[in-house]
Amino acid sequence: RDLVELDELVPTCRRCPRLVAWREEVARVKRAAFRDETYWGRPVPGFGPHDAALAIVGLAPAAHGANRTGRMFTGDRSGEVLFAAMHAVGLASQPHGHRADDGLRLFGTRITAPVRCAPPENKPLPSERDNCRPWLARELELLRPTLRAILVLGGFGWQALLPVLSAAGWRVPRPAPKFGHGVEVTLSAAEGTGELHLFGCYHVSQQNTFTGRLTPPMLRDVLRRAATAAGL
Ligand code: DU
Ligand code: SF4
Repeated sequence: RDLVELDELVPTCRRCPRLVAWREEVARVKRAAFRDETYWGRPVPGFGPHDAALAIVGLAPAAHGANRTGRMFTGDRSGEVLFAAMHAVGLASQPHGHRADDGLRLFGTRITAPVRCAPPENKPLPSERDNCRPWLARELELLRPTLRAILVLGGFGWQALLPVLSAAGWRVPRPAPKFGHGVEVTLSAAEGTGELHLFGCYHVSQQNTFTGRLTPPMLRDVLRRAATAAGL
């Protein structure tokens, strides 16, 4: 199986009854501003090239963002902040991504998430995080030949990712490294492939960006460090 196939399989998943019901309900009711659009309403696959050196791991699709457009971080405020910063540091072809067909290309970077379906209040249950883990594990395994760094947006993604990394063949230090903004951890590979540089960054949610907890310069700084570590 390759990433092309994985990207086709992810949207067919119906493993979490609560999230299946929610993603489809949101897609049916819609937000007034988008009432003429057809919502995606399914699990969202990773976005970006299949030979990425850097992965960005978020939380889960937003109800009216990726759950509407079908592309990670596309169509919501979090994505506006992220794509602007990615463009500023040379990882994206344009500073915004509003629709899946807007021509945005990512350079050497793949954006993905530990939970693929939009959860109520952006809060997946631990059981849903566990259900979804094999999708991220498979994706990272397929990226492994080229993957050199991961930028994790927020503590949820960090907690969800560490078990995946150890299952995928990287040595995660014990005690497990703690999430923090700007934290950098270098993992060695169990065999074969080289080391992996892990970076923590506050999530690009409005809760953080509107309050100034995460500013655009802070985001660009960590993105640049992660891109450099990835050789981009
Ligand atoms: O053939 P390639 O340049 O290695 O890219 C693989 C695959 O990823 C191709 O369909 C283009 C696509 N891609 C990308 O390169 N950048 C993006 O942001 C999204 C998709
Ligand atoms: Fe499947 Fe993940 Fe969606 Fe659950 S959250 S239904 S495991 S894609």
